[in-house]
Amino acid sequence: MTSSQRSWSTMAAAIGSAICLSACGGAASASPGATSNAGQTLALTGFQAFNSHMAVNWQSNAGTADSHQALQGLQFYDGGMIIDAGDSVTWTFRTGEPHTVTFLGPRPKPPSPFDPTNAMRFGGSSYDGSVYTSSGFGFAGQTYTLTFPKVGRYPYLCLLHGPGMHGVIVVQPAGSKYPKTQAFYNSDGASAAFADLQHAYGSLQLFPYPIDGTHLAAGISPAPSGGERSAEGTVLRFLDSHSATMPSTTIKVGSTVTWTNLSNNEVHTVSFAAVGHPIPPGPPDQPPAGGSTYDGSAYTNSGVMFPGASYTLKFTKKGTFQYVCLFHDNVGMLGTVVVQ
Ligand SMILES: [Cu+2]
Repeated sequence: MTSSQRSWSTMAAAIGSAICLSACGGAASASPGATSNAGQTLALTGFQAFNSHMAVNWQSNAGTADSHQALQGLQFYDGGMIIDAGDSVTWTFRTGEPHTVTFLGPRPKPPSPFDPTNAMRFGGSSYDGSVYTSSGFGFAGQTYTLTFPKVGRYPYLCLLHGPGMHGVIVVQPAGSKYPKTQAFYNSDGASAAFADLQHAYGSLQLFPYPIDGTHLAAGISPAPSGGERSAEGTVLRFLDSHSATMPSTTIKVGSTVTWTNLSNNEVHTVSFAAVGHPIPPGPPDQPPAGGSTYDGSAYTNSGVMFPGASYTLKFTKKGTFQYVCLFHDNVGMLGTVVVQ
């Protein structure tokens, strides 16, 4: 696998299309074994010796999305787990949008979201706070499991969506009574996932420009783009209205179209291939390409559009031109400009 974000997108498309996703987040994930183990252990409170012999595998979730992948929740959905030393946690990645489960260990801060090493796995199968440990990019249906041998409080984050997307695993001494069951974490996670998808859906109503006009949104989120980065939800679509359907914008030759990133928690691009050619692979930070005009002859890219950023392109030839977000084309973030 190359370091190109584009090849990850392609891989995600292959994985994402094979797997049915749902908005139910946590509830769908628990393996029967984990639930019954946790339940059993709780039922045996007082039999501490027995408990200490039984390592429990707990289930968490990274991200959530609706079945179209348009609405995304950018959190770990488990309600905050308290486990015993020797137990393990398995995260299931739920979305075509990749996430990571990353424990920084001795590192004071995470690498940049565009660091190509973010895609890679680091560390072993257990975490005790001493070594940088990361799942690498996880896509829908993949899982990542870590065992926690040592008592402590272990915060973690997603390298692509942190610091908003973060969680914590609290590890008690082996044999301690569990304060919550897997069923609680499932239910809390599912409620939070549902709420985030509802907030993302609600944010469609915030689309501020004339409907079907030439000023589009490149993504939108419940909180405004000027505010603090939020984890609560986001829409991975180009929008020309209050709907998440793929926009088609019809203009006259010589006119311009403008896109603004109205999310506060995602980066996007507006990227046109040369007609008849694929978009060339590039580094993870997708540098700008082409100029401020497009006639179908050359790859033209906005570069990374951070929250609040705008991009305007003038169209100088007739034609029907498709464009994509290089980070989210695999989840259907596409649009068309028809130049007449
Ligand atoms: Cu995007």
